[in-house]
Amino acid sequence: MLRFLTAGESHGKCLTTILEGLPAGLELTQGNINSELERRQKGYGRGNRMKIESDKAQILSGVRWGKTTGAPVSLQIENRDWKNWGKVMSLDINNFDKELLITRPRPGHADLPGLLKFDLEDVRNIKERASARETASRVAAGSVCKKFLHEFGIKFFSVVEEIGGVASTIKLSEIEKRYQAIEESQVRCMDKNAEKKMLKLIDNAKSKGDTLGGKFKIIIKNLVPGLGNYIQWDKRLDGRLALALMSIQAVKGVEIGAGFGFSKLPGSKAHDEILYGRKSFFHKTNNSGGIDGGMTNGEDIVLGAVMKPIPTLMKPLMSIDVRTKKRVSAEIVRSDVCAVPACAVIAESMAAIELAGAVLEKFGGDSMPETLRNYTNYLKQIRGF
Ligand code: EPS
Repeated sequence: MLRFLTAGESHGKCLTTILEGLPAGLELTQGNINSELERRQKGYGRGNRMKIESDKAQILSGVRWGKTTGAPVSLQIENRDWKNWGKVMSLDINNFDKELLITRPRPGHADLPGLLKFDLEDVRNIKERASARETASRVAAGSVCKKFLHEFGIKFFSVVEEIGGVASTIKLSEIEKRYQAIEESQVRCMDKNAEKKMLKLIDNAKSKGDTLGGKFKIIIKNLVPGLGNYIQWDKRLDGRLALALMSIQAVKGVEIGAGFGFSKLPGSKAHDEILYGRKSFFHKTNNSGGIDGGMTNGEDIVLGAVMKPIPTLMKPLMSIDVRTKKRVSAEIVRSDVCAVPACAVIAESMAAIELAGAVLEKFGGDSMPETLRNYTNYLKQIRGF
């Protein structure tokens, strides 16, 4: 079983990730992880925090002489901003200061339910861990899983389709061809006209103290059929990917393939006809988004998600002070105006973690050669059909 855990606070000393269950013999460098961390930090509309951080992961264990050993891989990302938060984040009770308490929860954030749940009086105790800063840890784990999946030829793409109601008009099928432009776009969008409007919209939201959400897609290519399973609800790959994406901070909707569009289609137009050619099965269309019955069907996996606008507003909504129970405006803290492009990169990572787990369930193996051997045998088996 592949599993991962993250720890660390947004303004604590560092973020920690432990990834357990990878086979031995996977080539891995800190560079493989850092290039993905850099992608996560990008995007027009990020706040000042991204100017302070330059996220770099240190591999603390599980790798020796450039390859995984089969032991848990532990990773650490230093929070450069920590040094500015010494007293606020202190471990020492002697540094307690009532003046530092945050008591005005932000509507839409974890602040209020978190305070009630943990019986705490300082929103900081909630926001430090609920913060999307934690996604740096997820991307660190995801980058290792992407490296693993790369050995099987599996590739990831992501693109932003809409921000604040401005949508790209370019078909998703263009994604691979236009990928360089997407990586270079300030909003991960492949439509230059839409991009211009999105940038303006973000500037406008910023000047009004507001925030913006949006929609993005993830495409995963070169998959074999049969990853995931229909025999038990929690083994279904569609459900697992949906959880992986929905668990990202501020994501409020996830769809697979035609997703919510299926409500408009009759069965005759909804399903993808099966064809056979070049010694393999394939489908005429891909409304299923590469997953039938909770298993990959050999087509590209197509995932879509919606990120709501970030709840920290510079022109805050009204709230209640948890100490006085008086109506007050919510807390203003440093934040992003729009983080949809970063969210798309994080979603790639979350999908990679889930998919790496599904590959290891199907092919097993304690070493890369063993896993790859099992994979190659399976390819022979399905080609024999
Ligand atoms: C983030 C770090 C955070 C925020 C943002 C994402 O840092 P700070 O709170 O110090 O500005 O910039 O997180 C949120 C918007 C949020 O609501 O949690 C990051 O590293 O991506």
